[in-house]
Amino acid sequence: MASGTGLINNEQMMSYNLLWDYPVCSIEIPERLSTSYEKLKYYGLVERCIPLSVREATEEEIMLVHSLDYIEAVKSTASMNIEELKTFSYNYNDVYFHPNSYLCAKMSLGATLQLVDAVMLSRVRNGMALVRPPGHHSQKSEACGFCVFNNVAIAANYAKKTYGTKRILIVDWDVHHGQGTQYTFEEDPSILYFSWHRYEHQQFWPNLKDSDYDVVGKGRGTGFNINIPWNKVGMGNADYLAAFLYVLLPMAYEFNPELILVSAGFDSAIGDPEGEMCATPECFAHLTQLLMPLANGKLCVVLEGGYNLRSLSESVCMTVRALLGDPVPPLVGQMVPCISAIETIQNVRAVHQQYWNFLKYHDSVFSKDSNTKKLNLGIEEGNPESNDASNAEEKKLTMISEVNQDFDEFMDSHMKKVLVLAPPARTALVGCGEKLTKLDQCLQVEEKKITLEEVGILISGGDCAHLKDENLLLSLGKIFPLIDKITKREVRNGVVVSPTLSSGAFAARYSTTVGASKVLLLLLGEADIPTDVKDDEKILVMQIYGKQDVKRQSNYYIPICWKEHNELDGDLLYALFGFILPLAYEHQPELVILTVGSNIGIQAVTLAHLTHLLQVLSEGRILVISQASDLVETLISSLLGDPTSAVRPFVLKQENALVLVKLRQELKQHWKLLQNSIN
Ligand code: X5A
Ligand code: ZN
Repeated sequence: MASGTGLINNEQMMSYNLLWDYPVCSIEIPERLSTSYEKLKYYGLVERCIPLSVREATEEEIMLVHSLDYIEAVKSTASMNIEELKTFSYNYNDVYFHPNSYLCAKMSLGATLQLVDAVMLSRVRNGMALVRPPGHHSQKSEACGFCVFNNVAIAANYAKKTYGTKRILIVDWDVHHGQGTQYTFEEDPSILYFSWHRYEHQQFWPNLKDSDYDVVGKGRGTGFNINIPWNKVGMGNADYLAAFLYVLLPMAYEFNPELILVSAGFDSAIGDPEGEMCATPECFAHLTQLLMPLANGKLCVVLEGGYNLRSLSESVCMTVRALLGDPVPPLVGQMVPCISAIETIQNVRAVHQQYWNFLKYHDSVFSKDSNTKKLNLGIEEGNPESNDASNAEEKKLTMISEVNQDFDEFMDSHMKKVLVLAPPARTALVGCGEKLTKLDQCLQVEEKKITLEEVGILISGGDCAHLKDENLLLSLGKIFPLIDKITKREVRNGVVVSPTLSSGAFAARYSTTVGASKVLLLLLGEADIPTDVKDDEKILVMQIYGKQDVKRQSNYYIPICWKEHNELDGDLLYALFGFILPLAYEHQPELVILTVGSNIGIQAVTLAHLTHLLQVLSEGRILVISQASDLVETLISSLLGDPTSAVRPFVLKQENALVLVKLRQELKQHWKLLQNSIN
């Protein structure tokens, strides 16, 4: 099993810079690399990574995307004087050349290919390449937008050719549209290309119709190009998260990539002069961690843009932390996507629903133009209070101007707030069998004896009838000490075997009494839940398999009563992205409790994905209570952060999907992150 995170950094790629006055290119400076690397050192992240070496790419490799004529032209810049370089540069759109550009472009690509090799040959599990020049704007015979050779696009063709990789996902979270990458693969169904970008109805560079949401690929590649055009600036954590949960992740799971390449531009982060967006650095840790269960963990992150050095370097560090498996800081603040983002997401889903099963069940029609959106929403001009999403828009704009006043001050205090220390131990076990293969990697916690009186006090006025059950008391004797350890941050997560699932509700109640301000309780299977847990707004309960047609009485106890109960793997992941995670992100739990019944029609591998993905919440603090002891091996492996294999076959049952569509309708007034359409 591959482990470790590769890191590529090389000073040679700092050896070119802008030689004349050319304002549109003045932000692409060598310090982008050194500042990022210094910050990685500062946080002690460099020494935790595996250094990978750089090489120059070969002409043959460059030709996997570019024409020979173009390569020759770029090569000729190495001996040009400033005047010639200027003239040459002005043949293209927003790009500059330097005598070292050709060399650096070959190194930038070579570094990317070295990372792909290391990941594909399992020398590392994942990694990041700090490179320049960036790549995603460059095309077959064209330099563009600071880019010379298209590193990521070439890397994709290289993986196909060298390793026979059949499906590659490219995630382009740079704030600009990687049109070069889109053009390279528009007819290629083996590459799923996802890009979000500042668009503003084509007013933003590179001002292409091709960047709009209705450009979905051509010929056999139809449906494999996903554009998320942001029509407003100020998009933030909730908007990015919504794009991942409602568009990218369901499609990516259905696509089932063997390798993921990230065109990682951090000009989509807060404070960037190009993007003018609001996402904070820890958002990139979330995006990274959400991708890590796919493709067996094979994730290559390659730098593209990012021009606010502070924001860039903090975001790079957050990304590397996630790659290393560190707990990701919670996304704080109001998790409400803005109307403009919801509208874009709705439109993307609408054009793609004919190609992807996981986008099919949706209450959406097109939202045609945002000039008419106020009418669609029935919102009166000048009355933003009437809608939280439009409030969110206003708030962001204020945030941008406040933040720009003293960016470093803002960033200092922000990072102080979000940076979290990982507990000394990762995964704990209480009273599990000695035969487990990963036993030595886990912390052993002592069980203790719990009395009926002690539990009775917890559940004030609740009915304690089932406490007569000896099994329950025994289980709680394991669960409570574990919760103590997690709450005291001595261990990040843990697993317990409990013959009765009722222990989940008691675990949740106990955690709030020992200090957790909010808890998520996700129940897979039948279990009794005392009324005082159901009624407690601190504890968000979601129960899959709730007894047929349990009535939902509150916004905090949500039974998901599915109609079909076999092979629920696809259904569960569909529910996770489209429903469970949005609610959970908005609830912002400090602890997640997952209880898993036996014989619930869900494969162990799917549960591994579930436990991996739930770790994006609550700094990875999760307690898993399993009814079946044969699941423990898989659960531990996932809690320890091991890579997960694919969930196959991946199907979704219409009956079950419709249950969620209905729940969404009922609950989206209360849980704003559930909104993915504006009607
Ligand atoms: C890689 C990248 C941006 C080019 C902007 C030109 N390029 N106006 O972020
Ligand atoms: Zn960019």
